[in-house]
Amino acid sequence: MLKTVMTPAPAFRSIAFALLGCIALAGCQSRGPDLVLDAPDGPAKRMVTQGAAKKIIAQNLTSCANTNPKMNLRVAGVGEITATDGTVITVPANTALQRKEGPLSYDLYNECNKVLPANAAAVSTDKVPVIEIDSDGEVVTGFIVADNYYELYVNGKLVSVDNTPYTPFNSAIVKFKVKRPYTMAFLLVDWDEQLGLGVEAMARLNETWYLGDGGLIAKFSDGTVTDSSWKAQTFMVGPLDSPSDVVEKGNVHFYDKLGRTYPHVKRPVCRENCYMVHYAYPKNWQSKTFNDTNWPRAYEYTDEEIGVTTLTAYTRYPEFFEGARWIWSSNLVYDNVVIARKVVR
Ligand SMILES: [Ca+2]
Ligand SMILES: [Ca+2]
Ligand SMILES: [Ca+2]
Repeated sequence: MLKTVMTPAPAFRSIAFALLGCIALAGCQSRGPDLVLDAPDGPAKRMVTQGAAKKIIAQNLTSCANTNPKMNLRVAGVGEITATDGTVITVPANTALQRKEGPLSYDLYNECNKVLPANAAAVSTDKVPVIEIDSDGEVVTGFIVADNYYELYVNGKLVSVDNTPYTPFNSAIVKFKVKRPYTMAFLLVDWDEQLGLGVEAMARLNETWYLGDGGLIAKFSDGTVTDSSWKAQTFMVGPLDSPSDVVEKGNVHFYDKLGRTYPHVKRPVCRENCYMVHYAYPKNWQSKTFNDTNWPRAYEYTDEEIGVTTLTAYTRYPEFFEGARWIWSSNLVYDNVVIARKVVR
């Protein structure tokens, strides 16, 4: 059915799809013209890399004013690696932070900047800059924690770039002015040290080949929370003993055998020869018109699965995250780059 609406010219295609959407949802009134979507994208192009990337940025992407050695400070570098099809891929991701685009996040909690409010009552949101999407919109305030890096777009406009891409773990406040319906899109990165291999050094466990994991939790003043009503797609999977460990069925990527969370994951034995499966980002993934209909839903995770039961940036402010769920794609450990999207109606 979708194939038949993908052939005509783009304008007609959008209208045809909107009509199909009306029939499917039996609720055309709520789908105003600004919600007319592009036809769903087909499966993304798959690319495979092997081994470590070449570092293109070796120093930390962010500066940390606090030099307390007890702080969990790790260097967020950037690498480049050539896939078997010749595509040069930036790892762990090509971020707005390294391109120096967009407003840096406003700290809720940040050890580097020594912003450490004792509790929610000690936090003021008065000075958080309001990013304007719609001049006649309402101001929405949000609280965000990401393991490890996020950039947030609202209707395609970049509104907040995580100022601490790796560690120490930080949290942020964002404000934007927008009219409903609007679309939020997060690019999320589980950062690592062994760029291209998706593994990190875990001093606490005396391990240098630790498979890191991800996670995002956010709550907004208009009632929007992260949960399984969001869509979440993965764009970098690994490290893998074999690229054939990952199988695609349309837009869904399968590798359940590897385990989805700690401590259930199966660890690869490939070390520096590990493979990574990458997928090309769809054009306009940040935008309001990008159609994520065929993307998988986000998976919800517990504090224990994410490993944040003692994470101060989060646990100090339960009021700010009440009712929100930690989300990621289906695999918390192997999926290192994830895009999460939500249409707020
Ligand atoms: Ca961060
Ligand atoms: Ca991580
Ligand atoms: Ca990982």
